[in-house]
Amino acid sequence: MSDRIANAKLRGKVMTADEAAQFVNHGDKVGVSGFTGAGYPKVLPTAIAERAKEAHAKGEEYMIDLFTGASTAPECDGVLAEADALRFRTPYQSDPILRGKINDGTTYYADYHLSELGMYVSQGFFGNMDVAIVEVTRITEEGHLVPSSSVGNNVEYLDAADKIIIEVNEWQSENLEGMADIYRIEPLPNRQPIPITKPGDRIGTTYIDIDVDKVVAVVKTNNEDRNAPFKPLDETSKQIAGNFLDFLEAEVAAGRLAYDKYIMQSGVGNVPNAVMSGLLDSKFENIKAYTEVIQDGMVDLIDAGKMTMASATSFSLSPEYAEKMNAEADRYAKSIVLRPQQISNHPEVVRRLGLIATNGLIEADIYGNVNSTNVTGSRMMNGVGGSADFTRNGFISSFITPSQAKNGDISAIVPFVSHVDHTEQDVKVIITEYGYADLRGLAPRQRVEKIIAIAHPDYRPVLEEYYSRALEAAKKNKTLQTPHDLETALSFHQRFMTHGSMMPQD
Ligand code: 0RQ
Repeated sequence: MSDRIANAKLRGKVMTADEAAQFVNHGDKVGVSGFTGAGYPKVLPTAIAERAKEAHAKGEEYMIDLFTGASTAPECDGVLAEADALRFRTPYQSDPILRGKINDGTTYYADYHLSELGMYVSQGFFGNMDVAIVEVTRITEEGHLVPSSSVGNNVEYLDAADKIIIEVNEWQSENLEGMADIYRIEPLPNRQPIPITKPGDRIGTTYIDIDVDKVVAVVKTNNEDRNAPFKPLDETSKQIAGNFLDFLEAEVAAGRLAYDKYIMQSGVGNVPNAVMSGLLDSKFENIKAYTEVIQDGMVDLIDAGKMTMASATSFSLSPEYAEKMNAEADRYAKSIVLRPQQISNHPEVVRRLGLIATNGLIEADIYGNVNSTNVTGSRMMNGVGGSADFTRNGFISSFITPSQAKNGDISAIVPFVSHVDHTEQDVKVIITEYGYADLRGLAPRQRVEKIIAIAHPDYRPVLEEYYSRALEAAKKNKTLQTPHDLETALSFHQRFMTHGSMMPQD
């Protein structure tokens, strides 16, 4: 372990997690590493949660505002939420306990685009950042930090914070060194173009340079990243993957894509991961990814020689694949670049590269608006994450989803989304197990038939009935641009809230 802390001054700061947690006070703004279950601090959050519990037992206040890259894991979001230690949380989460605290009002949650939060922090939109807690693989002799399995917003938090706590995690492979490409965007008004023209371009350093004097504690850990395994592929996911491939094939046939020119962005979740397994047996070669997370399916594509380069900010691997990545990090480093999330998701680069964005959704409406976050308009699921960074700026932006959820009680296609994350202007293609709806070049009324055609057959008549009613009302009122019957536009959701199913009750 002493090799992993090569800087003499920082070796002198080694202490226990409990000792280090004393630097984190009630009301602090704390920026931590971590992105989709990778590279989050493993022991400080538990020590902070213990402080919170002790304070609460004495009737004292103790809550922090927690900033991350994206979602973390039970040992970070889970323990802090469980201890009622989170007053404010941003920009993305997927933890069941924290989700409960957000939805019961204990924790304020600001759901931000992942490309933007680091910039907001640097610009002081949130005021002063008190502490940064960042997991690293190694500290170099110069005191530079070698990132572990995610980069996220580490640079911005380390730069902004008054105090720095470093967790050096021996579980993370030292061979991850070299994967990171650290590049700082200059503050306004000195911004320059980001010099990335290909997904694999390296434009920065493999380490993060910090102000060593700000480091108050170094804590040694040896804990694995804890990602949930993906769900096994079911028939529906395979059909969605097949339809996604049909869509790509149609793009090739139309001359808008070539078999060796596909640049992918793929969202988190079971369905996007399933799509990648479909690509294994496809005609596509030399696939590149400019995305935010490397999932199991991408590792398979790299192993099969189908994917030649993947740029991201983090891994989001099942436990089995995380072990594999750790064991063979030096081999994978040739085809993987991990960037700060401002860069991995940057609109400028995304637009330049011309990628095909593919993300999951909660629901889409008959005109193509998409809700990715709020079930029945109010209950937070995870967050918008990076999906809008890519959807707004991608060459083609697609959404993939099973046509229904919760055993058919919920239709993914509804008359009117109960919350909007991606507007009709941004959503180009929607894909379910029943096919794909290509919405490009179509006005709202022209999209309706295509979207209803990929809804679950049980819900198609109910959607058609709604559309007829909306058209009647719109003809009377001369509101035919986007016809709606406001009385019943949210009737699917109301039925679900009242009866537990979006299906009409006889
Ligand atoms: O819940 O497992 O309890 O049954 O949502 O749904 O179908 O397994 O799909 O894993 O791809 O997730 C939108 C949540 C889809 C995800 C969402 C329930 C469903 C199931 C998961 P159960 P599936 P996925 C960049 C991209 C926003 C962020 C994003 C997401 C669970 O894709 O969070 O795109 N996207 N980031 O039953 C109630 C509905 C539902 C529903 C699905 N209409 N109502 N529950 N579910 N639809 C990456 C990052 O930003 C890090």
